[in-house]
Parts: sequence; structure tokens; C-alpha cells
Amino acid sequence: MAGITSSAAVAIPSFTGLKSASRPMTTTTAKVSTATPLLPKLSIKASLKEAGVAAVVATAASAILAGNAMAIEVLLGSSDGGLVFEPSSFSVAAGEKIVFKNNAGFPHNVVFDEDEVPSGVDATKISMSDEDLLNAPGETYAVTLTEKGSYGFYCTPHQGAGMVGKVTVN
Ligand SMILES: [Cu+2]
Repeated sequence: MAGITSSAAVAIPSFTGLKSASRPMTTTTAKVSTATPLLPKLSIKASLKEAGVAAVVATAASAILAGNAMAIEVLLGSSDGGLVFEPSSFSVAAGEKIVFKNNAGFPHNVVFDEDEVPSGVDATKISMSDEDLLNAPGETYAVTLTEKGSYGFYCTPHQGAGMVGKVTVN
């Protein structure tokens, strides 16, 4: 494997910039190729294989994106350490999943304000409890709101620091 890798590294420049840049070097490269005729084929196989792997990865990534199409992610704490929801004001479709994800400055939680939810909605049913905190990086709390309207929410430990948010369900 090591031999193939290093010969590919030598072969690639000769296919590109160096080809026209220097005639003596082209001659040298040709000699190497003649001496070991299998190596260029192996290099091509190797790069096709890599391309195949890349294609598989790309497919998986788009599948993940498609799976998240009906979900919105809200970061708990901005990456620069701000005690905020990011975004702090956003809209979702009724029934769309909202995933709150611990990012920085935790512990955090997500509590809907009973005075800022549509009438008939029980804020405690869509909230974490005041004592329940997300402590670890990447921890999530997901909620799905089905009642249209405006909802206010906050993080219990950081409400005083301004960690509050608003979501409109359409
Ligand atoms: Cu917080």
C-alpha cells in the first residue's frame, strides 16, 4: 500500500503542471512509467475508489439533511460564549420538531412561560422542569408545538442574563 501511495504522489504532478514546464522532467517520468507499467493503472484505481467513498459520504450527508427538513435546531449558548438561544426568535410550522442543543455556557434548560403561550396550551407539558438541566455538550431537548401562535421561553439559570426566546408557530 505504501508503495502505491508514494508512486501516485509522484505521478500526479507529471499529469498536471510539470508536463509542459520542463521537458527533461517529462522524459524522466516517462522512463519511470515504462519501468513499472502497472503503477499508473493502480493509481487510477485508487483514485476511483476514493471518489466512490466520497460519493457515499455525500449521499449519507444529504440523507441526514433530508431527515432534518422538518426540524429546526436551536443552540443553547452561542459559540462565543454568549448566554443566549441561537436563534432567539424564529418561526416553525405546526408539528415541526424544535431541537434545543447544548452548545456553550451550560447548564441550560428550556422553560415555556405560562403567560406567553397560546390559550389552552399547558406550558409545563412542553417545558423542561426548572430543576432539569442539560449539563453535557451536545445534549438536546426536543419539543413539537402543534398549536399555532406565539410562545415565549427562557432558560432558568440564565433568564436574568437575557437568555430568553420566542417562537412563532404557523
Ligand atoms: Cu442557559
